[in-house]
Amino acid sequence: MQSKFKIYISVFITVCFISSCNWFSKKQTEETTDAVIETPQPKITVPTFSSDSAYAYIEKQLSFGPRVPNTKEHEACAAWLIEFAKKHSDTYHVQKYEVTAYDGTVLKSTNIVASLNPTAKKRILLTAHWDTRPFADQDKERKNEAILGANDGASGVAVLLEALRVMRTQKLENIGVDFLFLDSEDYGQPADYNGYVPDSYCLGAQHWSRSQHVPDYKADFGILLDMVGAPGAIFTREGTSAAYAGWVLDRVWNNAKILGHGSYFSNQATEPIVDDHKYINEIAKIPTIDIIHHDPNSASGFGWYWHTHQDDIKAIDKNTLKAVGETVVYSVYEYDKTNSAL
Ligand code: AHN
Ligand code: ZN
Repeated sequence: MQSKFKIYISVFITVCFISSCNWFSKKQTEETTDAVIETPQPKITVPTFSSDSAYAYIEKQLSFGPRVPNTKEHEACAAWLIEFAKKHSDTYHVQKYEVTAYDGTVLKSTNIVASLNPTAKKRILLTAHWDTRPFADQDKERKNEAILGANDGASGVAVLLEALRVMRTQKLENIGVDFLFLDSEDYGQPADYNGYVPDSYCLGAQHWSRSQHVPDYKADFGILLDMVGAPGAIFTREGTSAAYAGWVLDRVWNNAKILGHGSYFSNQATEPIVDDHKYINEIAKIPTIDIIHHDPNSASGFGWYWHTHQDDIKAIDKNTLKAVGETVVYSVYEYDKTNSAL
């Protein structure tokens, strides 16, 4: 009776052992298969970009009202940006200048530069425009009223401010970064204007590209952020970026993929556009890309809110800010690491 029981026990143990071996080896096989299809995990430690913080920086900019050159709202926003630059950078520059708009209006303008590691020879330029459009020429109503520019203006600035804030907390070893906040970008001729005025947009970028904040300024590459906050935004390989800085697109788009933000960054090639990066590429000769929302369903290629009164806080999604912010921050540290042997 007892020996029969012993047999039962030993059979039971054997079955358990075999099945657990089987289970174990099966799990191992699964893990091996998983590893092949998994996207590579980021290998670089970077400071945490907060999309809540970036969102709050958009709200702060909107609280001034539209930021149109020659208005008190514009001046108040400049003062806030200068304070921010002073507080969060190693050095900062305020470039005041005047430019003449398509209609002859003289625009009192301010470009602001916040720098990290100002003495480093190898540098990255990060830029966005902070002014907003004086009219809503793509809207059906209130065409002559200035727009709030939550996405067209505030979003790029907010992502850069947050990037600056967090990057100051983790020292870059080999490179420096310049955050350039450009003015008078969006005073370009309205859609229904009679006649074509060349180069009527991006006046601040044209000015900076001809006379930079420091003599002999050089950067290895630049990234322009324009309309980087819309829900479900797609950023394509825009033509001007591809023509002058294809290798920068490759790097940044690949980093986005590594971080799991590939759904926002499409490999589709789209028409070249005139934006601040055109002048930075052509005049300043810094290879610069534009991360800009492309909408394939609109005639302009720009989003539904573009140059309308719909460009308010509802045109902003924190997830998009996060995807762009993390990609930019990672791209800077990734470049810093690549240059460690130099
Ligand atoms: C034009 O509108 C012609 N180019 C895009 C520059 C721009 C305006 N980006 C934002 N607003
Ligand atoms: Zn615009």
